[in-house]
Parts: sequence; C-alpha cells; structure tokens
Amino acid sequence: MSDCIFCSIVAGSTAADLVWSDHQTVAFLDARPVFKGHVLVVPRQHHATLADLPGGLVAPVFAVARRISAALPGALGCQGSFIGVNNTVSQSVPHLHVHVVPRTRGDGLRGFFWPRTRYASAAESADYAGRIRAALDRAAATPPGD
Ligand code: DGP
Repeated sequence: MSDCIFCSIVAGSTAADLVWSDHQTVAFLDARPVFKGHVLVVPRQHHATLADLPGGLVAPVFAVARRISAALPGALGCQGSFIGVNNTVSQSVPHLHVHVVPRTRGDGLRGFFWPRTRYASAAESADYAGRIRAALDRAAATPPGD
C-alpha cells in the first residue's frame, strides 16, 4: 500500500534497522522501543490486522517472532520477552506487526499495559466463555483467511 510506512520499510524505501528478512516476512527494530532491542515482525504483504492475515501467513509470521524471541537473551542479555499484537485499538500502524519486546525481571513492566479485573462469579465467566465458543462455532464454517 502506497501510504503505509511498514510497506515502505518492506520495499526498502524507508530506512529501518532490519534484523530478519525472508520472502514472506521482515523484522526490524521498533523506532519507539519499550526497551532497546524491541522488534516488529511484519508480513511483506499488506494486511491490517491478525484477523485479516491469510491463514498461510500465520505460521511464517509467528515462526519469525518465535525465532527472534529465542535469540534475544543471547543477543541482549535479557531473560525473556513479551509477544503482542495490537489489532485496530491501540494500533498506530494498520499493517499487522508482532511486537517482540525483550524482558528482564525488574525491568519495571510488572503488570505491563493492562489493569486486571475479576469476574463477579463463576456464572459470569461461564457466560463470557459460552459467548466466545458460540462465535467460534459460527465462524468455524468460514475460518478467517483460509
Ligand atoms: P502499535 O502501537 O502496536 O501500532 O505499534 C506501532 C509501532 O511502530 C510503534 O511502537 C512505533 C513503531 N513505528 C512507527 N513508525 C515507525 C517507523 O517509521 N519505523 C520504525 N522502525 N518503527 C515505527
């Protein structure tokens, strides 16, 4: 897409610190990292969100995220990583990107972005689970991207 900054990085028109490139994916340093070494993995093809990603690209994209998360401790001395995808909400670039953020105990991200809540009762949690299962059943006939 012509006005997409990540398509421009994929095309080589915009500079980025690449850490991985293959025929389906590119990974580069996030310009505004949570911690230094924070990587974004993107499909070369423009797809806005995870729901839009064709089924055949899910494994390639997440395989690269897995590979990078495995490499970060040896590369940077961190202890682990956080993997995340913003879809539409809090997504500032509408080209799917998987965040791979280096993590170290005591790095200050205890709790990370999310305030936590509790279900009022077992019935309430069962209701939520039932609504999600029903939606998955409805979607089963036409899986997204397949
Ligand atoms: P999100 O908020 O999940 O959409 O994350 C988008 C990230 O993309 C954000 O952490 C900053 C990063 N970013 C935005 N523009 C550029 C850019 O031009 N180059 C690089 N390397 N990263 C960018």
